[in-house]
Amino acid sequence: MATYSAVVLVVVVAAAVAISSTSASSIPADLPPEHTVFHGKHFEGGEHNAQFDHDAFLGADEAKKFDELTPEESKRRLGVIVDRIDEDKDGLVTLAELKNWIQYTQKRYIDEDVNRLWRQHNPENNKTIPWEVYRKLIYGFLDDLTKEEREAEDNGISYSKMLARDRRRWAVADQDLDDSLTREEFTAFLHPEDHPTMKDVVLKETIDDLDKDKDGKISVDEYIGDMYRPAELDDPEPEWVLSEREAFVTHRDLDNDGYLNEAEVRQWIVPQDFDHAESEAKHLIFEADMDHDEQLTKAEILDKYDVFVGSQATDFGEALARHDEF
Ligand SMILES: *[C@@H]1O[C@H](CO)[C@@H](O)[C@H](O)[C@H]1NC(C)=O
Ligand SMILES: [Ca+2]
Ligand SMILES: [Ca+2]
Ligand SMILES: [Ca+2]
Ligand SMILES: [Ca+2]
Repeated sequence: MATYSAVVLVVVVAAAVAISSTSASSIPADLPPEHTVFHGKHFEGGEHNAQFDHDAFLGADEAKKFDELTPEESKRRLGVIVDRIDEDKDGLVTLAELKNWIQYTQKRYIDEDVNRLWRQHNPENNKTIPWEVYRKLIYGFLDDLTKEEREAEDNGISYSKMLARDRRRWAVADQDLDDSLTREEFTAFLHPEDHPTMKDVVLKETIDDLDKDKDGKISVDEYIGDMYRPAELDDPEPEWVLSEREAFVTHRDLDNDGYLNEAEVRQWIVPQDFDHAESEAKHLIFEADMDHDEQLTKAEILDKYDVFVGSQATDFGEALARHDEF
């Protein structure tokens, strides 16, 4: 577990993505903005986050669909998927085959997401979307708000901050500087995680989120505050929080000045040689490989179907309960 939290997997999904999925007019002004710049952590608070694996293995949209299936049906479909993953049809899923599948899944998810939003923002399929068109569509409702309403903060984030953040990210994605985004530039804007040119702006967004007192650096409390908040102010901190504090000192704060600067945050969230798909494939094999030959048979995968696709037993119960309401 220590190794995994050392390479915290950071999936930065910008506010832009969440908002642009809804049309501006459907955002009620009296609700706090859905601020989803989150650090999707594989291990959060020392707990394994199963949803993270399901999203990596199926893509977020598919994973949601699987959550609605009975265990029998999700096993059946998983069997079909396993046959596809096993490219050379030798009955064994290798690390390389699983890694290819995860990359394919990820790419499919991004393509579908960009297609959907491109159509929604640009129904005539023009070559580009101008900033002003995007701004009106997503943030047009701000024009009717008072200054106070625009600045009102929820968890340190206001509508005007979200707008400023989108504007900055837009400018970086706009390679040819015409203030309009081509489909390719729009992809970098929506899914910066795969684009080397977007790394710095994503890093800035992450630091903005963590740096609550706005002194430009991350204190140990800001670092911990992102993962853990005590229910009561004087609750003793659990063991894993104490070891995260130690990790801050020994692994994160490389120059030992008590804070993380930009370079240190970069080293933490975007390690130079980190291969997301490979790391996830290794993890899935580790979870299911009963005979330790570092390959998976279909039986091994189906046996651990909950690791790959299954909703947790309790979640499934809740899904059933929701259906019963109708
Ligand atoms: C697409 O181009 C047409 C014609 O120039 C224009 O009227 C329309 O607003 C454009 N749509 C977008 C989303 O930019
Ligand atoms: Ca194979
Ligand atoms: Ca452009
Ligand atoms: Ca700070
Ligand atoms: Ca430091």
